Amino acid sequence: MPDFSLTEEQSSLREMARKFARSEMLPHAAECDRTARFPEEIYRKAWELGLMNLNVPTEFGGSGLSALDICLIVEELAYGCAGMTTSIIANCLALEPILLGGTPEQQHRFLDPFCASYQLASFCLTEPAGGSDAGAITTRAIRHGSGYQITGEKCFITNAPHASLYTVFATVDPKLQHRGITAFVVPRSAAGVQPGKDEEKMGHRASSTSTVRFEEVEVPEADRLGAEGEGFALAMRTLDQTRTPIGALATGIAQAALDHAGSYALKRRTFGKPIAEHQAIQIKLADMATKVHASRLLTWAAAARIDRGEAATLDSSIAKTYASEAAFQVADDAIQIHGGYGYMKEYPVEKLLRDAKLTQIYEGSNEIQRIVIARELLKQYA
Ligand code: COS
Repeated sequence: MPDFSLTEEQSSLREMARKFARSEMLPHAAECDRTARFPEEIYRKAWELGLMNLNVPTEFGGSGLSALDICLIVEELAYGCAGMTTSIIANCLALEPILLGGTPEQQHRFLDPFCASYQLASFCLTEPAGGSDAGAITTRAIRHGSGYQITGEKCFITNAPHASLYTVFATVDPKLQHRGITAFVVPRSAAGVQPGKDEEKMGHRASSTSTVRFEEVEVPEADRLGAEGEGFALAMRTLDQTRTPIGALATGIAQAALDHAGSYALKRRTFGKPIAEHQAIQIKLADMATKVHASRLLTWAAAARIDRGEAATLDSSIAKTYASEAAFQVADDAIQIHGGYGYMKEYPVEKLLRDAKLTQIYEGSNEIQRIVIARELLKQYA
């Protein structure tokens, strides 16, 4: 078991994120949720504090944080608002393929501007028909002149209407299946790039999600990441890194739900005493706290594995799956403890349930995570 005593630096990072979440995000969370407002002023402040390009090394001007540092920050941000957190950390996902697959020249060319000024990037993998089957994407990259022409449509793309750059996965030959998938960096300014309109979502309403259409978009060979056919593995390696922070994001939602439920249970009285004195409520609170604790530990264990440079496919998927399901259950119990009030929008817990739901779906649905977990597990018995 890794040693999880936090260094002084980690404790102050966590404190800084906590302060930002509670003073800048939380006060606007209900309003942004109600109106589906994309609070760009908050995202700009997050960028100014170094809370946006967390995984980008300092040599490019990023925060250069470890996976554990990132999880500490993401949990705190999600306590403030999960939707805002999704938009804040979307750059980590979108820029990770450049970190993993870009040449030093590409890394400087694409990453430096993100650290010099506030900008958003989007990770464009999912397609309307393919969904979870990432190997079946149909967006085409056809050789054209000295580069490629990209045509196709992506969906459920976080921050797409606001992004200045997209990492795009397209196939150079659909017959090759996943072995034809190739990664490219495409600027928003390229002719033929058309982000769609914001989707109306159940939760994470402070973040923005849309389709992106690529219509014969010219991309120079210099903007291809890695070789042709290396895109699928690059996408998978990216998700190995970014699923762990989703575990942290879910833990932040669960901790918020537990805190609301605990303090409500002490204040609310029925049958002549605070409901916290009824065993039925105590049992719920105990189970909720256990799930929050386990989520945090699983997430930190996966992060520690990444930080040791070890393969983290199994641990990331376990952490993401467990923590996202725990967050949903804990938010559900928090509503139950609030009774009828919990079902009302006036109280904050129903938002937490809606926000928790997405963590079971995005960055690979939990059904996909179970495929990954089972495959990794069975390798150990082969
Ligand atoms: N790291 C590196 N390489 C990996 C990998 C990983 N984590 N996972 C798979 N690969 C490689 C495999 O080794 C295999 O390589 P070869 O070409 O040498 O055989 C190749 O990728 C294909 O792998 P696999 O056979 O496992 O592919 P499948 O089509 O069966 O699909 C899943 C794999 C289901 C895991 C994949 O499609 C997936 O993750 N889907 C979900 C996508 C997702 O998360 N979407 C959300 C988008 S971001 S919001």
